[in-house]
Amino acid sequence: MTKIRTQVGIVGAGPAGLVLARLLQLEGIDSLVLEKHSRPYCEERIRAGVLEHGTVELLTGLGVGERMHREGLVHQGIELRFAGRSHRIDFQDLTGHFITVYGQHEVVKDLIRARLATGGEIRFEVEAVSVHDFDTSRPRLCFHKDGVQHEIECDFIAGCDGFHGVCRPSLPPGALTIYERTYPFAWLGILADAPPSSEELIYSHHARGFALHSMRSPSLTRLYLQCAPDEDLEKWPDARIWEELHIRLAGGTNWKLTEGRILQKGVTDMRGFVAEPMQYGTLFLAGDAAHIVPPTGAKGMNLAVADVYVLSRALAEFYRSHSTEALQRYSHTCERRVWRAQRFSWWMTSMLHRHEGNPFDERRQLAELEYVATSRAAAQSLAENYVGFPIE
Ligand code: RFL
Ligand code: PHB
Repeated sequence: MTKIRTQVGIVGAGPAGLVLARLLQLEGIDSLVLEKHSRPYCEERIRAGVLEHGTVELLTGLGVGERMHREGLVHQGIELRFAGRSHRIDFQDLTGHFITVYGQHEVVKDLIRARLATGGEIRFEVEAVSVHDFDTSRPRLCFHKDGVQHEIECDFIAGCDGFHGVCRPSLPPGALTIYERTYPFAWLGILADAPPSSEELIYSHHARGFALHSMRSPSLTRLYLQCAPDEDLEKWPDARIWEELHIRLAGGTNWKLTEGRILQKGVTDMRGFVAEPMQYGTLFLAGDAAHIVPPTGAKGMNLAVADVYVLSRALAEFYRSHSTEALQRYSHTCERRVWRAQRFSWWMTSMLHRHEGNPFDERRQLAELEYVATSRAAAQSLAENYVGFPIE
């Protein structure tokens, strides 16, 4: 067995773990990142695409924004489609801010490259990660790599290992309060080798279900269809997906959906989930390890980044002054933002998806969309939540 010593042991090389490692590095705090998947897997996993302006500023400040500024697509607004019509929500006019469309896997690539180039460590393809003694000031992380057992002794553990990670389930029973809501639908998502059919994202409410037009680059379109949580992809040959997208995204003047070869297909379930508090002793949870939002508000990755920013400030204060005050406030500080995003994501999801059942609710839903499309106050509320609040 080998023994390693670091200040902060980070589990997970997703946006949360990698941004945290970078923030700590710039504070002169030593950390080690453990990741169960390979580097190519982490760099190619297609997930989120929308960066809030605060996330863009943070990544720029971390010195990893160069390619994002070059290749990311700046969007000044989004389109809402319903009842065959299109309405633009103008972020720039309503908030003075904008969003950037740049794939999460590109952010991950930039962060991995920056970390390795500056001598930081990421151990990929580690097995059987386990966390120990986090009720003391000397927590430990254990893992296997190439048949050898390793142990890391640290001051703190950051559980950045996503919703299905090991950190959250390692807490003693009763330590966490779990709040959860599952939604009775999912998203069938595709990545298509086709130029986007619109310059902006289109969120469409349709009697056959919600659809979203997004993108990854000037030549790659990302599209989603509301489907059943147990949807069988076998029943969705490419032609059926395109046919359904044409129907659900119809509307707007002279708008036409451009088709292309489908490069990836997948079903994503939708849930709201919060585990509180996001700390137990010297173990801190961040990002999807602590909370999940339905993707309709495009908040998941942005929340992960905001969490680790707060955590890095608190750890920096600890190493500067030995004060644990900010560390103790960590969970509370993050929870305010998490619940605000949870509310917004729930509201966008409820407003845009098709719900089985009561015709009363269908009419109420249309009235809500009409309100957002015609009232500056309502549109501004959507816009300020979508572009994101400043990171505390
Ligand atoms: P991640 O990205 O899941 O990273 C966790 C990492 O931990 C590793 N891991 C382990 N490593 C070692 N040992 C273990 N036992 C481990 N268990 C897990 C994993 O391999 C992984 O590398 O969590 P993180 O860093 O908290 O980041 C969260 C975001 O990934 C997530 O919130 C977003 O992708 C959500 N999301 C969106 N967020 C946005 O901000 N804007 C969007 O537009 C947006 N769209 C989306 C989304 C998520 C989607 N899916 C697929 C769920 C669209 C979709 C379809
Ligand atoms: C995406 O591009 O993957 C995307 C965009 C907006 C969302 C969710 C996902 O709300």
